[in-house]
Amino acid sequence: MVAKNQEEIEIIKQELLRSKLPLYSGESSNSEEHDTGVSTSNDSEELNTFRYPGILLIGDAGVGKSTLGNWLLGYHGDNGPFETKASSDPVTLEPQTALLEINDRRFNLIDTPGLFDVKDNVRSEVALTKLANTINHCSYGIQTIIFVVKKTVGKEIDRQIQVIKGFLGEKSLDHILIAFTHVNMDQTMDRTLMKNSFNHKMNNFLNSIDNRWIVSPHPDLFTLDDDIVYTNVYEARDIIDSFPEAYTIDMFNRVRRAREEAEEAARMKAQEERLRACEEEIARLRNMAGVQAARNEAEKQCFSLDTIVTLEGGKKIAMSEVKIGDKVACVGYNNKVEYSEVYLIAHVDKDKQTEFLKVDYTKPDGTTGCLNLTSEHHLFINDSFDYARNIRPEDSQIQVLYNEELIPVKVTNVSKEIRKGYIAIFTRTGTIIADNVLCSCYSSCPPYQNIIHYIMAPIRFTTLFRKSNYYDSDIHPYLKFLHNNYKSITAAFN
Ligand SMILES: Nc1nc2c(ncn2[C@@H]2O[C@H](COP(=O)(O)OP(=O)(O)OP(=O)(O)O)[C@@H](O)[C@H]2O)c(=O)[nH]1
Ligand SMILES: [Mg+2]
Repeated sequence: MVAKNQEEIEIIKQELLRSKLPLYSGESSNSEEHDTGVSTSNDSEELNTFRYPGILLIGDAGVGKSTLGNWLLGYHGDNGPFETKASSDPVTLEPQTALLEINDRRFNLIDTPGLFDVKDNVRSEVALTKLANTINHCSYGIQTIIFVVKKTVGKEIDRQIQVIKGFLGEKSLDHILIAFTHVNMDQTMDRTLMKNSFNHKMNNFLNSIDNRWIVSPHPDLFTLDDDIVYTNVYEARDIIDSFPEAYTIDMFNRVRRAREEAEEAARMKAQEERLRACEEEIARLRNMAGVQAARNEAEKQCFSLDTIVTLEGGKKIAMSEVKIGDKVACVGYNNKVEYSEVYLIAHVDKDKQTEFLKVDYTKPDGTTGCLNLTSEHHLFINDSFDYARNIRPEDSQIQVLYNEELIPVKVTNVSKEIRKGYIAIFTRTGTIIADNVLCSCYSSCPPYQNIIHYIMAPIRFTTLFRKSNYYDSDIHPYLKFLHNNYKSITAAFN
């Protein structure tokens, strides 16, 4: 922009003053508004009456948009058709329009409510929606977007430009004119001085928009008699007139659609992520519940139904066929193989899917064998009774019946296997040879064979006189009682 010489300024001034009314009266699109020259556009029907390309005044609240509008209309900044006020509350609440004529072309100059309220998202959204409505009624397009900023805007301008680009599209920058307000007298009077005050970033940005910027005169420092007011207004008019084509509703709506699609996609993605998180949480809880249920079950279960036991006389039968009173192979108090009476079937279930540990071993003659029992069940490992879960293949030795004698044999493998049903039988010695392996009849609580056996004394005693006919998938009530008490006691010490 080249500074005007005095002669040119005089010409402009005379022209503007002479034509002030027809040019700047803000000939309203609404005939009832002629006295103020401004049409308030809170009614969308009224906005439909835009008959010329629009010139949008946009920017932060209170930045001086209406003041610049008045200057452009040929009035003093603080005394024109657009209301201006020094107020902490927004003054222009609805878009307002007045007519502006430049070089015989008419435009709707549109003053808008403040944008970018960082403290109030809702207000900012409302302002953007109103702006969108206004733009959508500019059927002749938008000749210029005048972006009004305080000279001291600083870094905030980056954010504001991002909002404008996001809302109006990258292309809107080709139609933008920056108007600085709150500029001191010297910098208002001298464009070079003003330019030199810009930092690197601002210079770059202004270069990117072909240096389309003006200074809006401070209404307290300048009057209509000041030449600089006319010079600046002329510059603004010149720039407005120079845009070869208008920013169109179509451009805006393309951006809007793209933005809405992006927002919708982001919403869908967030929704999917929330759903996935919920599903994961449900799966986690289910898994936890499953693990807990399996643990609870494991506490109750013992041997696989088809575990082989040897009856007195040598007959081998599945544990599921054992009856109360049968004598089965076990280890007696003298550590010798003997036959002991089965006095209790602690629990049995023929259907329940149960997880067992399959313990594989190889006998000295090279033949293999295996035992299926639940992980909390006790058996003789190395030199004492221990949980089955503590078996370490190649490391743990179990006691295997071989040629009528128990001999130590290494475990070759331990794996998990799901089988149908389970059974636990108690012998009077508290031990049992199951699948040829020396096991305890007991499980779950710490593997102190003698103590558990001692605790079982009452039920062993009573069944001497009255045979147990207990046969249930739930564990025998006496064992449940012991187990629950054991649990409460250990919980109290944890
Ligand atoms: N210091 C200074 N004050 C200004 C300038 N321009 C406007 N003002 C004052 O700032 C106050 C607000 O100006 P407006 O034009 O009403 O601001 P606005 O952007 O339209 O405000 P809203 O309609 O509330 O968004 C008024 O008192 C103006 O006199 C300027 O360049 N410098
Ligand atoms: Mg205003």
